[in-house]
Amino acid sequence: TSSKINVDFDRSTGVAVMRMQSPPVNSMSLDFLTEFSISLEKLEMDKSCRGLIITSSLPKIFSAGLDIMEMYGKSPESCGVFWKAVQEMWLKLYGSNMVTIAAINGSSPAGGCLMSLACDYRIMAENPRYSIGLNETQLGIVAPFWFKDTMVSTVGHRTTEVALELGLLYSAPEALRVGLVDQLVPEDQVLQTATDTMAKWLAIPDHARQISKSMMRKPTIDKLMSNREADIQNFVTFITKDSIQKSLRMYLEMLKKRKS
Ligand code: CO8
Repeated sequence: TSSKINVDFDRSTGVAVMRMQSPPVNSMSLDFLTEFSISLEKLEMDKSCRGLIITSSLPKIFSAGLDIMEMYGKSPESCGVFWKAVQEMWLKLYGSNMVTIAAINGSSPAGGCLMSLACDYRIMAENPRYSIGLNETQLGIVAPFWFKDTMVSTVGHRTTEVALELGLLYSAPEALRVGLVDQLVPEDQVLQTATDTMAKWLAIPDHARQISKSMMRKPTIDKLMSNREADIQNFVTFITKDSIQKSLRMYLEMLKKRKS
């Protein structure tokens, strides 16, 4: 199987660039998530790696989020394995000791938004056609508490409440306005801006920054860590319901129709 994640680590700067390269839309399948977590773990263990920039090698799309086909027509066992891999991705990224910057060079719905929110800083291409948000309810599914907590930590309670209920996808300018992303730049400057921003973050002594990050994020991480199995059970019970499978089928059909 070809690699879905390309990692480019520059030892002279201590910064790695991770490019998602899983056409057509960087959807997060079990294979994708497994490779992502292994790549992240490797960088995390390498003491010379202090910063990570995550971006997409595909035009127009950062990531379409979780691979819907991993949740549609699958056995409870497969769904459970898949969900554990989703948890793992978030736990590793949200809890990373590295400085993590999302260079969002395209649309980033649902799981793509979660991945971005798990980083320390978000830079998005200013193209108003690109959107980002937790749109789960539009698929008839529900973002779990740790997606919600990550969003609340970023944009606050009220904005999250409206966004989650309506499954809002924000255009890049709207995303900046509500604080879902930190900065908009022209498309061809996203990676350079991420690199410049990284240098500023890396000027802070690692230990002080890491302890501060952990102080902010540990309660949210602990909440999932102590409820991991129940969260998997919750997901499996929910996603395998006939009514939910029907919603997913309708959403997939809508995606196809929209295309033609
Ligand atoms: N999973 C699987 N396949 C996908 C996904 C996806 N998330 N997104 C797109 N595809 C497929 C399309 O169906 C299409 O397939 P095909 O070529 O066979 O027809 C192909 O990828 C290309 O897609 P498009 O033609 O739509 O490409 P565009 O460039 O026009 O648009 C978009 C790209 C904007 C990314 C668009 O595809 C889109 O909006 N996709 C759906 C995104 C989405 O809603 N994702 C939500 C996934 S759910 C999630 O991440 C969190 C779930 C939390 C679980 C809650 C617990 C209950």
